[in-house]
Amino acid sequence: LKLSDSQKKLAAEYAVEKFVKGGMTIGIGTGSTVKFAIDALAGKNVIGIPTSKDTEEKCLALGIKLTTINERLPEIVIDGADEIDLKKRLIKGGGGALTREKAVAYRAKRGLIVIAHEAKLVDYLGKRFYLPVEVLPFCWKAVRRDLEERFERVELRENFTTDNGNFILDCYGRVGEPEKLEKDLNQIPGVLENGLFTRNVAKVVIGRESGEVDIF
Ligand code: A5P
Repeated sequence: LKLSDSQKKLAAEYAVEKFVKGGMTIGIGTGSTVKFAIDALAGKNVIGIPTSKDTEEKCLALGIKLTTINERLPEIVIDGADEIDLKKRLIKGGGGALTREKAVAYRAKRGLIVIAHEAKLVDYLGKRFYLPVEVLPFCWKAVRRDLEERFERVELRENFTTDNGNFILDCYGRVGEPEKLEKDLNQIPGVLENGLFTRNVAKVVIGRESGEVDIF
């Protein structure tokens, strides 16, 4: 394993051990860190709510029972993030699954458990990563013009369609007020959702290079 992978695995396995009990309904996020959590969940008697087709396939391959957010609410959600600030606010959507991820995470009864390696921690959002925004293909160029008023640069994610059949615009620049921006962006007609997660984050579990785990 690469060093970053062993940190991801450490955080994922720690979170599953600490927060998951048999019989629970768990929202399951998307991405390379969550992959390690799915492996760890396979042995537990849980019911999963997958947040992407990719996660659904991985769960089915390991025999994890599944349901949907329409049938029941998860106790907790386990998911990765692209950036995490010290107030537990996140940028997500590097894998393009942000809309389904937020639809599940914000409904978790006891909140979202974020798993990540140390490099994801930042002192402000937008420092290293761009902010993904899911948009209707019908009006994507019009939405891009609206977003260009707020960001330094906005790029269409090339050759990419979300599980919902939409496009992603990646927005570069510092995020000043995450709570406000999260709401404001969703007021732009044609925006489905944005990758800012400012609510319902219960815990952040960080795998450190030293081999230790930090929780805050
Ligand atoms: C998926 O759309 C994202 O929100 C992921 O949770 C995020 O990109 C983290 O992915 P990695 O665990 O692969 O870094």
